[in-house]
Amino acid sequence: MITALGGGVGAAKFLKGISLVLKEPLTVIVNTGDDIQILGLRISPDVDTIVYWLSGIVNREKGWGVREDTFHCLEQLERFGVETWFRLGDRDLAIHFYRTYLRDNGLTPSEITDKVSKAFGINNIKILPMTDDDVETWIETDKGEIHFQEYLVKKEMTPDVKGISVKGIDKAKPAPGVIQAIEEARGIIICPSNPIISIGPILGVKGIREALKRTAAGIIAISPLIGGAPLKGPADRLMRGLGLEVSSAQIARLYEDFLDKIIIDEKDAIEVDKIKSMGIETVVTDTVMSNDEKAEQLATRILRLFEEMT
Ligand code: FO1
Repeated sequence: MITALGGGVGAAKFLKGISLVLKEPLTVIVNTGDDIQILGLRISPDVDTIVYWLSGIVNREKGWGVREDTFHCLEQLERFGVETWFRLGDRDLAIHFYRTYLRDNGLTPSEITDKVSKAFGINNIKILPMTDDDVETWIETDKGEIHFQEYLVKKEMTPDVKGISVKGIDKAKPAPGVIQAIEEARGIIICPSNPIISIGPILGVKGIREALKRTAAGIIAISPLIGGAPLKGPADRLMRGLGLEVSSAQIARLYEDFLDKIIIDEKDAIEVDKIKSMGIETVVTDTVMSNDEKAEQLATRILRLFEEMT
């Protein structure tokens, strides 16, 4: 079994690629720190983005949401003067209604994710939220503390980042199957996701980091940086805001206590020696997943590395 940790568009693209080549079970442990309550609905963007990519209905241009979706419901809501900066499409709304309805009936996020995955025909990949407890990532900015989605979408990443807090993480327990997926995997992949707000919250859930340190599985991360910057999203702003260098070497350092290898892009080849000095092997390749074929190639490369490690 292969296990992957991730969240966001980079992870979802990679998982689409690996789903096309993998011949064994795959479990994905997904960040839920991006979750938010909007108009009474519970939104779990990282879970939904992976579901949409794997089922093939994603809006590939945006990287999230449903292809050819419309926004009639939001347009109607604008009449009432409610905030509609978080663009929930008409088709996308169905998943949020369903999740909220099931939560109100006592189902856990992992039970809901299982039902959603099956409804979208995702049977070969087990999607596990990192925890069944509610957590939310908030960003401390020069203009006060705001939810991560407000920072990313409403404020378009403009406020200066002073710090990050993942509310509820101290009490969050791993969802059923998470620790087992780490312990029993033959290979673990840290997806090309934001190390601070996508992978960081997963590592913050009690017992996950320790499980990664003790597992016999080889662990390979894919750096989300290309030429020292993310293709999309706030990884550089958040790293800088926390006083961290924006580099793949810094990402390797964040995972140093459990990581065996890191894949970095050709544009960052200069970082190889720095990473080597941490005892982490570096593989340099083209990591830009501009289409499914390129995501497949990256996945195939990683699966071969696991073969070499056993
Ligand atoms: N991202 C945006 O940039 N703008 C949006 O209005 C937006 C809406 C949205 C709705 C549902 C959903 O599942 C994701 C959505 N995203 C939107 C993406 C989301 O903010 C980010 O991709 C992730 O949270 C980052 O990991």
